Amino acid sequence: MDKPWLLAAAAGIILAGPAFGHAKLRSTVPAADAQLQVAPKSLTLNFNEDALLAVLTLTVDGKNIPVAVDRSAPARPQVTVPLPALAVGKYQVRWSALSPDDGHVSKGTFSFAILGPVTASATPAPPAPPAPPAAPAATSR
Ligand SMILES: [Cu+2]
Repeated sequence: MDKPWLLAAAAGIILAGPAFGHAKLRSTVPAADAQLQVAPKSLTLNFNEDALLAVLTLTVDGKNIPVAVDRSAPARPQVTVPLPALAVGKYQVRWSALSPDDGHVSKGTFSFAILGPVTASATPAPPAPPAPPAAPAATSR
């Protein structure tokens, strides 16, 4: 490359970018693609910096589940939203958050599944009784 300084400058810009504070989602509870036995009572988003949760929608089979987002809450890196009682299903979470530092909005989606509790009927059936001895042939020679 005949202009190595250009490459270095570009790399510097890329590396400097995150320092200006887009709230990046680090992890969630439940985690993305989690398969849960028990419905979660709340949803937590862990950001890399203070964030204000602006939108959080929860859908299952295209149906919207109302979730109360406290938009008056102070900015903080960990945002927890209480959830209503959730049925078994695959849930899609769509969120958007504002970084008070620079006013930038970041957003994303992830999903998790509630498989339901392991019920008694789901436990393995007892082993089948041994097969009865072969019946004598109905006809004799
Ligand atoms: Cu930003």
